[in-house]
Amino acid sequence: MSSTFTPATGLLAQLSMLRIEVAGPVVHIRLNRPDKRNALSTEFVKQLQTAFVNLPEGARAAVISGEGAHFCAGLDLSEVTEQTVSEGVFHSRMWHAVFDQIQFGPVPVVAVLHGAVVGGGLELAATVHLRVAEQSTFYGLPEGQRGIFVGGSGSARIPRLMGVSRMSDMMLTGRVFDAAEGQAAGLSNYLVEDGQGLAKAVELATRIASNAPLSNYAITQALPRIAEMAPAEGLFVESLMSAIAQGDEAAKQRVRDFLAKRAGKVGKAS
Ligand code: 1HE
Repeated sequence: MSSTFTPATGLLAQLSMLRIEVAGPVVHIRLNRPDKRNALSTEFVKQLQTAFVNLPEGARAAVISGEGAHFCAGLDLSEVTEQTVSEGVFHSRMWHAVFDQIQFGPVPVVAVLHGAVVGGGLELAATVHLRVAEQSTFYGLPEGQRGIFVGGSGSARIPRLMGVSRMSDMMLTGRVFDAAEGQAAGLSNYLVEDGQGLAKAVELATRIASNAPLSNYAITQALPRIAEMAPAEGLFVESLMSAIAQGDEAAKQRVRDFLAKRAGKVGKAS
């Protein structure tokens, strides 16, 4: 992949726990707390929010990855012990707001997974739109063993990828899924060799960024909502979304291009 990434400027350059780089329409947000295995402290989660609220102008897709040997070790456990019950509720709600910002933000997000994708790290991975896992990836939900519960939207998002039964197994027994098991269970979309995840994610993000922006918006905003609706309501919303996307000049041009044989055909390798 020949994309040349350069460091983001302004506010995004000031986020000490993230390293953010930009290559044309693709922004790469790297979790950058490797000494703590990218454990998500409150400050860390807030920096993620700041990043996703302030994506560079012109960003059309994002990649998120983890510095060091692991994607993310989940919640920073050193912050849990002193929390009161009400602080715990507000803390969880803060994660929900930030992760909603990521899922329902302006651009599709692709995660590169490697090493530990654990607890809140798996919740973060489940929030984005596509996951590329390297062979070193392992998935765990040690909340049961730690005496806590998921609080970063995992109970809503992870079962939608792998089902309640598999998630219950991981939480009740501490079962860890390796990369191949995670791929088979639906936790990743792509499984690649170690060291290949970022290139694959950038390739996907670049392809995504070349879609009509309104199509991408419909896919990230309308599709998950329609999937939660009763079919009659969902189909009504689908008809509106489809007409809106189709009515956009970008769509009309793409269809004209296909009919004039200027656009690619559908094929396995494309
Ligand atoms: C941490 C954390 C953390 C590492 N919070 N500090 N998550 C967990 O239960 C996962 C706990 N972590 C681990 O099982 C392991 O650290 C790993 C498998 C991820 C990595 O192992 P390893 O051998 O590479 O690293 P390490 O030696 O265990 O950790 C290096 C340092 O990171 C060490 O600190 P140090 O000061 O002694 O160097 C660890 O204490 C620190 N560290 N993980 C705090 N999670 C919104 S609700 C979500 C609920 C959850 O996420 S529960 C799951 C929490």
